[in-house]
Amino acid sequence: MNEKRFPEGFLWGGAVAANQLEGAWMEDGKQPNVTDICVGINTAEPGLKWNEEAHKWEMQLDPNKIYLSHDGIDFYHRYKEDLALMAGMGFKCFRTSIAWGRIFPNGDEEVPNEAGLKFYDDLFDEMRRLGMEPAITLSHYETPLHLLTEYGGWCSDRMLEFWKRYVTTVFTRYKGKVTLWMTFNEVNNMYRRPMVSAGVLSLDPENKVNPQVVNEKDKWQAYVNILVANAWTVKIGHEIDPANRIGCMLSSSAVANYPVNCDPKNVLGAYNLTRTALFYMGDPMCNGKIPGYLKRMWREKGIDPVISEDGLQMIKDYTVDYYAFSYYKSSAYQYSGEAEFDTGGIKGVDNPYLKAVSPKPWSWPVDPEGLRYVLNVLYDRYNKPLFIVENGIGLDETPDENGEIHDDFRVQYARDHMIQVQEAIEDGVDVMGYLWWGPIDVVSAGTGEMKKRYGFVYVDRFNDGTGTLERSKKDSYEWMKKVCETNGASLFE
Ligand code: BGP
Repeated sequence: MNEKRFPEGFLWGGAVAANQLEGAWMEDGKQPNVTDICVGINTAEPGLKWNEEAHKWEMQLDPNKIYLSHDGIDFYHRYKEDLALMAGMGFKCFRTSIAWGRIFPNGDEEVPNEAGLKFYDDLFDEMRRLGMEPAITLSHYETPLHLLTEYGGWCSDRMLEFWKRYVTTVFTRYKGKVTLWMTFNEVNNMYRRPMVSAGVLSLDPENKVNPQVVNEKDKWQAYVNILVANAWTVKIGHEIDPANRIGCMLSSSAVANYPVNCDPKNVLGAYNLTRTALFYMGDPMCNGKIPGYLKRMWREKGIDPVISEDGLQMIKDYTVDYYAFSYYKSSAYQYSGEAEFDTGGIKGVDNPYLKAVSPKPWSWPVDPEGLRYVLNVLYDRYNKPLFIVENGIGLDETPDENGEIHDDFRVQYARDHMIQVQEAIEDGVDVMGYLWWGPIDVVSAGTGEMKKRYGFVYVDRFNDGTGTLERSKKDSYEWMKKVCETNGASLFE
């Protein structure tokens, strides 16, 4: 009999990020990080759309704007209640990040902030007490702002020293409590959002006006510096605790960037876009060398980032232990026309073969088989264990008259994707686990809003900053509980 199953010890759970839910943005010594100035909505303009247009990055805080991430969902003070809700679903694993700025508020101090260290001590203890393995991202769009304004962030060679001090501090402090680590969340998105994704800022007047525009030279210097830092993280992590497993974390929807037809221009164009959006980062982190297609692009643009022989050797010697990634949707590629992007990945043209699209205004195409495809391609390319650390769907939801939310669309999305994970496991892919993005409603990374909700748990907080912050379970909560408790068997009932 061919019984569908997931491996023993499969890590079911959910993922969040400090900057999107903790709040307490200036508490206990913390100083602003890059996202603290990024999420601004102008209340002075009624009717303003909650979209990328409204989600501006400015170097100064504007008193007329609401920065929802400053209070998040107040996880900093309510984490016990929230972790209990997660454990109530039978989660085996919970992913969050350490806000670098809680540990080194400006990033360049020599001595860490004890209050910040203590917060994560308590948080990780509580996770373990509840039976959830912590999976911890070292940097999830959370570079301390001071490092950008003072040094230009990762285009500066000073960053490696600050980063090494930070990771050495947290690896040492949380030894035995955390063994699953990820380096830089979705850092491959630096090709389109360098300031937030990679913590890099061009220090010239023009870019202070629009800090999202980072010049090409600075961007690629930051890229090589980050690759070296990634390698150092693996080395330091293993030296401090051989039980540590250090993964990269890359936004990987771009693997499923299908050519719209068999015109070779579309086939090669789609592949090249996947390379420049994703593989350019995964290839060196997993295979140990900077790929030739990237060097060609540098040659053609006259860019020559500085990297020492030692740096190249580090990249070669210290590749990651596993590949963690997000997958939200696929895209269809047509070579004519500029590619567009959002947090889910490449936007592309309509794919008539997909059966569903998420409700407006986000309208993300739903492609569960795309996840099986991504898993297979990544495994064939890197031969490393794969960890799905983000998959989910954002919906605009309001409780009904009984205070309930019937999120059937979310359940369908989750079930269909999980079934494809099991297919990939049957294909021979080594999958460590599946973490749902946003098991509790948090502030959106892409648009800075509360309205785009991913949770199994609803949080009463709204775009205008009002709300009681009360938590309640959506229908999907009980459904997910069954999945975790049966190790996925309930998906096939
Ligand atoms: C990923 C990020 C997350 C998360 C998610 C959903 O890119 O790693 O931080 O927010 O996307 O995106 P959004 O919040 O824009 O819908």
